[in-house]
Amino acid sequence: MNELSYKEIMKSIADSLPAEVTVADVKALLGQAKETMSCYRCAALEVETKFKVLDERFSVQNERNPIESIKSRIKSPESILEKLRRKNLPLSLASVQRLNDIAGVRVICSFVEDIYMLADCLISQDDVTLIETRDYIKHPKKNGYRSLHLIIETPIFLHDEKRNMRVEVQLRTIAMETWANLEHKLRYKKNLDDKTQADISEKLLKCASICETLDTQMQDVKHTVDGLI
Ligand code: 0O2
Repeated sequence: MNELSYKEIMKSIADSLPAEVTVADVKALLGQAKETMSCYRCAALEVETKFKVLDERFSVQNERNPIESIKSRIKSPESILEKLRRKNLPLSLASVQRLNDIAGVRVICSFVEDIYMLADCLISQDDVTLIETRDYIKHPKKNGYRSLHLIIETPIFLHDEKRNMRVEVQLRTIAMETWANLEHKLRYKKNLDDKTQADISEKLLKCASICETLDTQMQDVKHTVDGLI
């Protein structure tokens, strides 16, 4: 059984629970928790800025930018509901705050080695505490998903207090991002028979392998070019 199908099974079990909690309930809860949600947005901004600073300094020293782009997001009510159900948590602000990925920052890097360099720079900052690392580059998911995930805690400074916030950081190359975006779109196609589903999974796995080869070869080219300078 691959990890995606495990997640889907868990989701379908969760979906079969009485649907007393709806997306509208989650939206209502988040509406009442504006202050907390604003703190998550501030935390994502802080982490984004940390990466922008690292990118700027690296570019001065190395004449290239290791970061292609940065995106941040606050987890959607639909995704929060899915995760609360999967984790069998009741709908409450305390449950939402137990999720590590309410604030998420995604950093798209030029080369695989930039991912590890940036991750090391981030977690060595003295206001960053590493809570968890999931290295899906060294250990890809069985469906082919690759990225480096870090759960970190970092403070935000409000007018009257300092608050430690959790943020999920995903670091990936352009190839990893392309694969993940397309896989995400294709995953939700419904009413497929088992054979078609298996065929799609196999093709996606092959595409993931092509992306991995692309990353390795682009890095080899970079090493060759670096050697010429
Ligand atoms: P969204 O829209 O970002 O909220 P956990 O319960 O924390 O143990 P979780 O949250 O599944 O498990 O953690 P994991 O495996 O580290 O993955 C979290 C996020 O990574 C996902 O967020 C996706 O953004 C991305 N991701 C993980 N696996 C896959 C995959 O197989 N394909 C794609 N395209 N993305 C993946 P959410 O919560 O799904 O969504």
